[in-house]
Amino acid sequence: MNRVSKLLFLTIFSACSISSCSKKIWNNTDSSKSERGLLIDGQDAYDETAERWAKVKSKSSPVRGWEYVIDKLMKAGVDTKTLAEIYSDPRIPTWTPISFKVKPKESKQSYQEHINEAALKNAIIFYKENINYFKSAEQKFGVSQSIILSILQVETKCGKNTGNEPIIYWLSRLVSAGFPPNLTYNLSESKETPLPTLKEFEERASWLEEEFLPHLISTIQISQKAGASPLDIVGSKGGAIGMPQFLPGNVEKFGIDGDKNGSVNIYTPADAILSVANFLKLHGWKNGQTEQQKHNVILEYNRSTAYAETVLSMSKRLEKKI
Ligand SMILES: [Ca+2]
Repeated sequence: MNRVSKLLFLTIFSACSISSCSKKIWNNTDSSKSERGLLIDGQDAYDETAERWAKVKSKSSPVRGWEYVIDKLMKAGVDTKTLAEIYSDPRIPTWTPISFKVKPKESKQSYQEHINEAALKNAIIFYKENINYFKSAEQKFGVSQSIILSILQVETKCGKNTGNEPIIYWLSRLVSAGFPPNLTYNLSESKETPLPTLKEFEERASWLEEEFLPHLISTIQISQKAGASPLDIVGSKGGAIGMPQFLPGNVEKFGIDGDKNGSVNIYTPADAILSVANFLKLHGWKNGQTEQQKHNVILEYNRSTAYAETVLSMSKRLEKKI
């Protein structure tokens, strides 16, 4: 059996396994059963799956547990040859469960360390090297140069730290949240209180899938346009890439060919600067807005209040220096 036939076979095999596994978990909705009862049955299903993983890890399965994600991508029209190449590549580890929260709290991450003299100095050097692109971005999109510069500095130190993770792996993990064995894993391992129900885990997983599947598809499309392997597209574990740390779908939606060389490459200053300006404009940025309105636009870039405060505060410091 060649690789593609094997993949097709595995996908069919996987669809059957997923459906029988789903039935086992989903049919357990008798309201007289306690949540603990659900957990025990879920664990049984997970144990069965663990056994299956032992098999898929063997040479008989080149895609090592990624059938659920492959199925989603095939339905979205990605060809099997491409999928076989991606998920049989040893740079993508064997699938393992992904923990997720039904009600995630806002990250307590502080961005304060981004505001210091070294950061300001780095940003100013970058600004001077690319002053024409900053001016053109403000002129075209009505977005202040200092806010673009501030975002690029906070995101990646103006391109110095764009990340080395193969984002296709991390996005694939997010898209596998709703894989039934993954739901049972979360039901048995969750530390959330009160313990979410299976339905709540399922709804959150659907949200994650809807949110990240388009970015996974975009990763493949971007790589194909660039004539590269999707595994060569590297960024953060959150799936963000380039100087402005855009999710891949946002590169396609908001990317601008700032240096007019015929393609959008957000690892280059010109394209990154104009793309950030375009993103902010299309999310409602206007230079004359109130601080609160600006804050709300920045939240569209990153849903962290601490992030928005840091970026705006840094922008004010930079404004005086450029
Ligand atoms: Ca370009």
